[in-house]
Amino acid sequence: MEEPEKLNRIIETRMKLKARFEEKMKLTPSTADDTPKGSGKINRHGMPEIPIGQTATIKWPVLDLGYQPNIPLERWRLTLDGEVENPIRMTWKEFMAMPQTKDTSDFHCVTTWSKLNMHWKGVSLLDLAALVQPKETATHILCYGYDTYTTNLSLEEALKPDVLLVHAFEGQPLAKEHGGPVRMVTPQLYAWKGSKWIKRIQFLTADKPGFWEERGYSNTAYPWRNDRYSEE
Ligand SMILES: Nc1nc2c(c(=O)[nH]1)N[C@H]1C(S)=C(S)[C@@H](COP(=O)(O)O)O[C@H]1N2
Ligand SMILES: [Mo]
Repeated sequence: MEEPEKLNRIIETRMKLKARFEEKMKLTPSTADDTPKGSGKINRHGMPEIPIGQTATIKWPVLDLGYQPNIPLERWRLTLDGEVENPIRMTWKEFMAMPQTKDTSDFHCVTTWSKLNMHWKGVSLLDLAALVQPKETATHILCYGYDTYTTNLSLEEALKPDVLLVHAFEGQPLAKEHGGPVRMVTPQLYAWKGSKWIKRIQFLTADKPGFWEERGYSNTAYPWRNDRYSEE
């Protein structure tokens, strides 16, 4: 497909996706919660800056499964598939040719540290979804990392404008220990919902728990309600 044609399709489908998920997005905890629990000044989403049970850190700790995959850019691929009209396997060049988004957001790890005001650059999941066009039946995604990690999200969370696949942090290429070349960030949910070394995003017709969700962590992962563990 020609580039201008591709961009038009992204813009058009992005508007349709926004309209389709608008009502559901309003009902997500991070939008609907009128008494969020936390401390500090109010953040960019109208939430207290430090969610309940969190402490702000300057350092950026590293959390992984004990293995940090090394993915040279020429071998890097990103697959978007499953319940979509146009599945794709992108090269690095194709990924970098997507519309680029810069955002400042916060990072809340369930192990109680929060790192505030992180400056990211990358591609929004909304734009990637607009490119592959989720079918009407698509409701969730499962994200896969090159290290075998998985994590799941509902589309009303995943398509929020600050959910990005980032390749740069503070103006520098994202370091390997933090998930470079490309990781996902989910600023309104605990950070385990953002896969480092992201490799594949599968669109699904039903929810499917990922690595930590299968091991007792909350499926919804909403920081301002201390929503760390699943009820069962
Ligand atoms: N692929 C992959 N993604 C992952 C993880 C992981 O082990 N593998 N850990 C998660 C957890 S628990 C957190 S808090 C953040 C940590 O990101 P950081 O190491 O850059 O701080 O990545 C999340 N994404
Ligand atoms: Mo975490």
